[in-house]
Amino acid sequence: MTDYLPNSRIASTTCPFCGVGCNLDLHIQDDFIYKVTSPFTSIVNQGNLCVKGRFGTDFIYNKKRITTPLIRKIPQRPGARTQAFNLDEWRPVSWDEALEFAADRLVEIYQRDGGDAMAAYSCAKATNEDNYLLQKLIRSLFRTNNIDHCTRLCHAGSVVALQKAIGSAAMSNTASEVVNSDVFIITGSNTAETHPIIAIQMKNAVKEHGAKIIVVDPRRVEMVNYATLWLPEKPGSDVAVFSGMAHVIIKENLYDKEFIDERTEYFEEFKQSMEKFTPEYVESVSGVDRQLIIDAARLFANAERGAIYWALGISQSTHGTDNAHSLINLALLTGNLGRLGTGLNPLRGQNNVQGASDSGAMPWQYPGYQEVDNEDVAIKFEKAWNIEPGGLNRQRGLTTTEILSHVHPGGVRALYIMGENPMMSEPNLNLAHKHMQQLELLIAQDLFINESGSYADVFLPAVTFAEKDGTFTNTDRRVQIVRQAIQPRGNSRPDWKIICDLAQRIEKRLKPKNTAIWDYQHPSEILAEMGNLVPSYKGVKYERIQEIGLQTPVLDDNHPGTPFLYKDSFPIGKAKFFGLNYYPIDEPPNEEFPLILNTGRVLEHWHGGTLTRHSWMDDLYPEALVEINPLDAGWQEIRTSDAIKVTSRRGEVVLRAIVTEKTIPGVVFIPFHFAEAAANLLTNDALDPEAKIPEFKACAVKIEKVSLEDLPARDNYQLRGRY
Ligand SMILES: Nc1nc2c(c(=O)[nH]1)N[C@H]1C(S)=C(S)[C@@H](COP(=O)(O)OP(=O)(O)OC[C@H]3O[C@@H](n4cnc5c(=O)[nH]c(N)nc54)[C@H](O)[C@@H]3O)O[C@H]1N2
Ligand SMILES: Nc1nc2c(c(=O)[nH]1)N[C@H]1C(S)=C(S)[C@@H](COP(=O)(O)OP(=O)(O)OC[C@H]3O[C@@H](n4cnc5c(=O)[nH]c(N)nc54)[C@H](O)[C@@H]3O)O[C@H]1N2
Ligand code: SF4
Ligand SMILES: [Mo]
Repeated sequence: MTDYLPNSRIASTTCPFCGVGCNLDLHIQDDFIYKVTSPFTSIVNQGNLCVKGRFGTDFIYNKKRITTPLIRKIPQRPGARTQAFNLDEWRPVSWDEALEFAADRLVEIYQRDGGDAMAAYSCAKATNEDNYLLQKLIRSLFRTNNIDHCTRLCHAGSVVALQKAIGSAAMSNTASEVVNSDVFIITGSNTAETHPIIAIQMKNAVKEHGAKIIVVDPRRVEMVNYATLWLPEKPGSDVAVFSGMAHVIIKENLYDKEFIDERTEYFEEFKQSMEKFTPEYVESVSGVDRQLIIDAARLFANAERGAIYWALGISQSTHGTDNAHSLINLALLTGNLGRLGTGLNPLRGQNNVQGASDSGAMPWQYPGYQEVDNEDVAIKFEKAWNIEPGGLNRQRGLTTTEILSHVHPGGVRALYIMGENPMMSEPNLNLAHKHMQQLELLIAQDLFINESGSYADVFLPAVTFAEKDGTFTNTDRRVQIVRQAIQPRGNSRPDWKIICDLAQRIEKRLKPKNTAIWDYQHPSEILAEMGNLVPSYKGVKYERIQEIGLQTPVLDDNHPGTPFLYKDSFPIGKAKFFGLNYYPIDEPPNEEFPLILNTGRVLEHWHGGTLTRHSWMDDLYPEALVEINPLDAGWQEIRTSDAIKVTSRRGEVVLRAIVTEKTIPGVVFIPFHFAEAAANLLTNDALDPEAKIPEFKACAVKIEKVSLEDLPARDNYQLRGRY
């Protein structure tokens, strides 16, 4: 295609930011992307883009991007490992030298300490093919399942509950089906800022189709403006609120008896466990008016097509699995599954977090959620990867959160980070820093030296989404094409190529009897290999997704894909109700720390800020702000723009206040994008016992007004020296 500028062209690809997966047209002249648009025909986003997709991809050309392999000048020792952000602390090297160095050190540690000493963080921003290959490398060469990715910090609670109750963790329906819903619940999701294009569809559902929304969230998020009911609960009280709704539905006989009889089990046990959740009790623990619970229950139960959309307010909790069960129970109780405009819809966050999970960047599962401790599965992968019988490890690996806490002599010694930033995204960063320092080897493969890569021994420069081919799988399971639009900057290389090259060098040193395939010419070959091992990807072929993506499961080459799941059955046969109890948050407020800290996102920024703070987005939203309710601000005469010190039991940050009713009294909110005021210095690393997800959304803090001079310098946003 051509554009109106001379010598310009357009490359169609998929947005690298969020799980909506909008289609992008990159307008290019002389290898420079000067404009981003989207075709009106795009099936996911109908030509709409949010500010990040339209204006935020200029990080590609940022001067701070690393495009040459680097090795640290001063060798790092465990315990004394330091951060290096300045290029003069690194030595530019050839790819050959960087990869030989990485292979030598990895093999040395593996041969001395075995597979348990090795671990990798995979990347939900990279393609399916990149993720498939990294897990293949870790499993087949180092014989360990210690590989995970940011899903653990994200929807782990939802995934565990959905797997147990239904047998599959993906969104059951397509987001754009929301216009077919009569009533839908949005809970723990700031949809308008985090999945903006789905939010547009939700707004349309209200404005043009008369749908009604129930928002359950401690923050007055934008979608409250479109809602019929808003239940402003205390953080961490979801089990109570949603079980309270279930209680009312059962008491008033509003449940779907036929659906329950035919398609579910354990209803009686569940019914009994809901007895205690009277509206009075729920009001006392959640702070939500009892009448609102009753109204919400009636509204949802009476819907012909009711859907539930949720995100991190549900899963990032020490009882995230229970929270998700409370939503699943509600959908089963009202028979809202298996039909258009209904469903259980966990909105997935990263552009390719669904795909990274599907591709097996998971410590308990091979690609396609096939369990590592299942003998038949292990045999299948041994055959496919040409590994001797019994060669693959049958033990579950460590999760993202466990990998860092296992860094010590006798534990994890070598960590390979492909495109993650634990030193911004893990809870309790002071503790994470101590673990990180203990590593014997750290390999970073990224676009920039971020707060984590700064600890590395060797840095492998990857290309961006615009410089490589591959596929991303979006939140509604749609596998879409990623097209190389421009030449790689400098010497940077696609992740899949770096992994193949490294794997071959490791294999040469380990000299296994059988060798796996590592000489792929194009990502389409990797996708085909994955399709042979993962039934739901069998029919996803590169040729088929050139124009429009396919929604998994795609069972064969003629299968049209699956817009909504569970029409006739669930993967585990009958869906299961789970009885529940309400437990409060791990760290409730007290006299010394009287407020609860809620953390999350703003529209313009992305996680640790590595991409958006190296883009124009940083000019749109240049500094961290803490949201404080006027009632809490009043006590200390805090006004918008004052400098505030926020302190928890684990750390402190200084940032400006914004006094607003967007947050409810007793709760302050800080976005976690800003290294100079990193919210995760404060957060609690207590985990959900099943899903191992941290309680990012609630810890006890105090606030105090300080001098404006205490504010961190605007451009000094790297964490240097802040521990
Ligand atoms: N602009 C932008 N968009 C993004 C991202 C980004 O970094 N920036 N990241 C992407 C990723 S990876 C993800 S996972 C998604 C996350 O998407 P969201 O989950 O929508 O993002 P958060 O800002 O974390 O918002 C969580 C919501 O949960 C609410 N909450 C807090 N505590 C509770 C509670 O106890 N119960 C309930 N019910 N709600 C609670 C918060 O008030 C907030 O409104 O966003 C994706 N989209
Ligand atoms: N307090 C608090 N903490 C949180 C959360 C919260 O709500 N509150 N949310 C959690 C959630 S949901 C998530 S998903 C995590 C996110 O945590 P992370 O995944 O650690 O965060 P990102 O900043 O997205 O890191 C992505 C990195 O990948 C790099 N990158 C981008 N594209 C590519 C590529 O193609 N190849 C390679 N090799 N690198 C690439 C980027 O430069 C960046 O450094 O944070 C979690 N942490
Ligand atoms: S909504 Fe998500 S996928 Fe769409 S343009 Fe924005 S960040 Fe990209
Ligand atoms: Mo996420």
